[in-house]
Amino acid sequence: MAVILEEAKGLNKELIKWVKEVAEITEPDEILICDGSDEEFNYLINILLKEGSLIKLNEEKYPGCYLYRSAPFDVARTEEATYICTKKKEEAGPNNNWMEPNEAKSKLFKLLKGCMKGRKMFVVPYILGPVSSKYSQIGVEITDSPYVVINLRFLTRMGKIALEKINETNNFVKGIHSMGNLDPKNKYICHFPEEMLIISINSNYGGNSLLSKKCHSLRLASFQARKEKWMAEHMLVIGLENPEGEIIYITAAFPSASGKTNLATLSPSGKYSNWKVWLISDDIAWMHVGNDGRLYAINPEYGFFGVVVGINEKVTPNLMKTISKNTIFTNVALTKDLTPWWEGLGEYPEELLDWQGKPWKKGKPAAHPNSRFTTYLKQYPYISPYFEDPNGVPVSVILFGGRRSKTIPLVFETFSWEHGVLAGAMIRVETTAAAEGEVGRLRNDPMAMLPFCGYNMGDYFAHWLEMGERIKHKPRIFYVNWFRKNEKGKFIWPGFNENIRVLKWIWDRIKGKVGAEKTPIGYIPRKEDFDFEGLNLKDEDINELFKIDKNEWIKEFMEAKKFFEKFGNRFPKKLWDIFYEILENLK
Ligand code: GTP
Ligand code: SPV
Ligand code: MN
Repeated sequence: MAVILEEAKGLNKELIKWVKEVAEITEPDEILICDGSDEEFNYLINILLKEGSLIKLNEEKYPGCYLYRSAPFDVARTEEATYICTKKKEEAGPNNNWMEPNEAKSKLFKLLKGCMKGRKMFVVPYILGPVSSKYSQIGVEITDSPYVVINLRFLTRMGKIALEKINETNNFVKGIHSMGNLDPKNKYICHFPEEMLIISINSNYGGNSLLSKKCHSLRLASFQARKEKWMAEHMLVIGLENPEGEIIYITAAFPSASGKTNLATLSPSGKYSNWKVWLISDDIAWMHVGNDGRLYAINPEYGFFGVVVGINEKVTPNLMKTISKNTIFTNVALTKDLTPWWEGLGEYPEELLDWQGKPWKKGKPAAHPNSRFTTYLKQYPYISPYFEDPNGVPVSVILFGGRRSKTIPLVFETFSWEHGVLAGAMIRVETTAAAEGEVGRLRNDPMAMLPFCGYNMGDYFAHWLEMGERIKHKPRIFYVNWFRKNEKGKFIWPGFNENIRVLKWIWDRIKGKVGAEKTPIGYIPRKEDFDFEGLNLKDEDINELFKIDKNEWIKEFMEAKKFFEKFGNRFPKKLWDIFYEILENLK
């Protein structure tokens, strides 16, 4: 059970000093050091149940599950309120909001002054990555939100185990979070990568408040990774096993709410039921070059914080099983049976409370489009036996992708690592409900990292090229798009479990079993090599899926050019060379 600071024994001195400093500013009633025990979890759950923001779900149908309802305006990441506070503005780059560190701190400390009065302060130590891995990192999040603490318990290795580690290293990332008064006008998520510090105030939403996740694992880690020559990426990691028991490891960078969790939990069925997809990560990968010259990936996280909408028994049976116990649902709808409900689960039940707890009205979403589930990765039936391997898994394939209703074919293979880097840098996608703002607007989102790269993206592209020089056995880079639509506005590709067919073609390419058709933008499958059997796709659908319209692509290049030019001299010349070479070929 969490103990008050005064009674905590054997705590790291640096940690105590920092906690006291933060407490002096924020003035909590009590300071609790979290140990991650079941008793502590129940204590936190009870606080939220009493407060009325949490509801216990039907214990028979959803054992150990809860529904949390957030403030109605605090439901997604807030990119406008997210800042990188480096000493020099150029370090943050045109891809980030920037504030001078001292200016940011004076603004933030004013907002933090007395913000925990009448509340408890929780000190949450956590480990990112397998406990025994030399690539793992330690962080401590100070928060006044019991919701944050219970989420961190699923998402990280938290509590006692992390406190022990801190004493070994004396080195940890510091995170300060307060719900404050949830004032949207004074919401800030500020990163100080030069000090390994994060301060977040006035939001309780996942990506804004669970500081281990996007703030530490991606923004601070990417900044550090560039200096130390490794990679922190917004990528899933899976093992793909063929019927003969051979496995290759694949990572995929798709933007928020664009299919990472779903691909990471693909359940091969029908004629592919003798293939397996092993889950290592559904959101974030940390990758290092191994002694053998291959690129190795670990998952810094311990749990899912996944999109709920679309999950069901039929298409995503294993994911459905995973979230049927020990899960916190945020902003889903509620049936009169006290079971959670969301769009995609099936028919609307007769009586339903929407995500805000009001009677659901026909024509309105019942669950929030960015409603989320939190649970342990280990609860997934096909969690990889290498999930906790301290060295990680060797990556053979990197996929880029995102939501594009036009232009981008179902799959293409890039010509080289450098061309792959250009293709990743050129990603433009439709925005989703994972971040505040308009949904469905096309924007540049290189490597699915636009909201998460903790430094100037010009340098980030150069870092990718440099990593390519360091990796002797480079992963092959492919681009996929499950979201192309026909003229009626319907998805052409069935997606989900059928995506295994694209993975199978990629497998065959890696193993040298199939050729491909060379186009100006990359290699696409020859129809005879790609398995369409049983999908009932018309020839015109298949043609549309693989169509490369030169004019559309030239436009794509022009849009990329505008974006790349923002980075001035920091944009690598080598990428411009490939860019113009391909553009010439398109013309
Ligand atoms: P973050 O957690 O925000 O980083 O998102 P993610 O990339 O993990 O996205 P996720 O897998 O949760 O998918 C988001 C939405 O896309 C869900 O509503 C899915 O149902 C839908 N989706 C996923 N895969 C496919 C697919 O192959 N085809 C179609 N049409 N939709 C998909
Ligand atoms: C994303 O938005 O990419 C997420 C959810 O994975 S959040 O943790 O809110 O960032
Ligand atoms: Mn994500």
